[in-house]
Amino acid sequence: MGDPFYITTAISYPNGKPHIGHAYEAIAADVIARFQRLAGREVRFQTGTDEHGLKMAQKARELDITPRQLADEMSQHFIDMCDALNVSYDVFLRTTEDRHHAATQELWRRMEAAGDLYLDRYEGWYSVRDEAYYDEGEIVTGEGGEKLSPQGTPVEWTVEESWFFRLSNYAEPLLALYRDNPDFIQPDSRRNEVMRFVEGGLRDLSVSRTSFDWGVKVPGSDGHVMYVWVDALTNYLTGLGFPDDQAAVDKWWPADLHLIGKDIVRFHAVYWPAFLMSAGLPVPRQVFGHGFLLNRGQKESKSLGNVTDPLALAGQFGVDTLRYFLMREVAFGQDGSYSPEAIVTRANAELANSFGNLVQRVCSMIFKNMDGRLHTFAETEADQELVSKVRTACALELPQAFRELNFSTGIEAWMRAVFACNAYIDEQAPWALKKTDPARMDAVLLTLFMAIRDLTIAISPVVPTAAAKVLDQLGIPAGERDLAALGDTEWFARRVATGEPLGQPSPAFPRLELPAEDE
Ligand code: ME8
Repeated sequence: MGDPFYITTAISYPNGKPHIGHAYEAIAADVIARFQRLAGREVRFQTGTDEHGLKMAQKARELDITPRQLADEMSQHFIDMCDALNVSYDVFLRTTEDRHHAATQELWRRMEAAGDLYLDRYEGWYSVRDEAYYDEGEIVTGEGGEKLSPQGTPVEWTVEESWFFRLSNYAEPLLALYRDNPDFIQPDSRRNEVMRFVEGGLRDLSVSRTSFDWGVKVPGSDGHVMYVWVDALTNYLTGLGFPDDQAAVDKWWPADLHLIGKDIVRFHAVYWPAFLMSAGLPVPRQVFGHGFLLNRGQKESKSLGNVTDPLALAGQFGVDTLRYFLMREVAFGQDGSYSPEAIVTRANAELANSFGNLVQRVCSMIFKNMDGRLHTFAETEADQELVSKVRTACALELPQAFRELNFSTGIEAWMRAVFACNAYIDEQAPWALKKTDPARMDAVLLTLFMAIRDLTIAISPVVPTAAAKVLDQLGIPAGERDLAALGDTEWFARRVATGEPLGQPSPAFPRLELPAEDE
């Protein structure tokens, strides 16, 4: 097994069903997890639900059920979403689990032992929607004169006794962390925002609540539950078995990547490393704040009536298609937009017409014209050139871009290699060689067979089901479907030696029709 790679998504608030933003984050994390496995890393992938806090308590009250019932019902929808979207998580963590309460209390004790927690009174502007206090200077006035957070959510003046975390002591250590590790916060735009925020000085953070009890109890302080973000962030340690399973913590911690949305970078890049430093634990290697996904350029909201169920979208267009579209269309880190037309156009042009058609044409011709029989052959310069172009895209360019989370750039390099195959097939015209030079026809088709195998392995993290189907059709063994296999020059000879003929292929990337407009 290769080096460990620990990746997490944010844990979602299960106060409603998952939306397209949740699906986007889960898919992106899954592509990274699958890619790192392809690259030989031993991956641990964690996701889950963030079930405490006022937001959950209020929603449950609205529905006249307990927060526990709400969490039980809704978290199942998030599990179902991950399963339906082929998200290969290892751990789905729910913060209401007993072990999570124990882990969070242990982190608290360590911060307390470090002298970083003290009891005081809190007065300030609190937004339930963001589960966050805001400074006076950050508050804006809405059209109707109401007070709003900088995110535009309503805030209330709140007074309570509260435990505080000495965040003010951590501004310098945090700035040193950002300076010494330019990749700690990515993309750079997010890094700059956080640095400006911390350079402005940090105030101590209120980390307990007495006004409600739906949370993790503060050890030794009756009536106090922890601020939901203290418990939420600790999920990344709980899932490893912290504090009991020291071996697992040593193996996987610090996390290689916390993948989150841009709205919660401050919590992950300021509060979380400060808590960890206080508790004497290493900080994560990277926090990446992806952009928001917009519906035809607009944020989805219940009031606009444009909320998309991600599973309906996957059902309509196919899971692999949705995954491909999201990773291809949006420059990762920036906001992106989707619409049924954009999904259909992209999927048809690239997956169905360019790649799918190439696979289908070549496999059918090998099946029909060569009885599916593979054999070794003498390559011409043109064949070698194509194989090497495809190899460069699949083994170098795409992996390099994916390591940097530049998915669209990586897929573009892959697409250029697909186009090169299509140009080669047109130039070589194997259909015309059938009568005139059948040996040359074989060489052309077998060259393409080799190229298709490489292209399919490289794109497999994005479209895992279709890729597995193609690799099965090609007869590529399960143990030879990773990046290391792309550098293996003996594979084709081994494949030929199996004597296994290629069967009649069936399309892995169907053409999509745009759905008729609903009346
Ligand atoms: O923030 N596009 O939970 P959450 C892309 N519980 N991503 C989006 C999005 C959109 N339109 N809307 C939301 C929370 N997200 C906390 C996290 S972590 C210790 C606690 C992203 O359910 C959002 O940025 O509101 C976040 O990363 C994730 O979805 C869950 O959001």
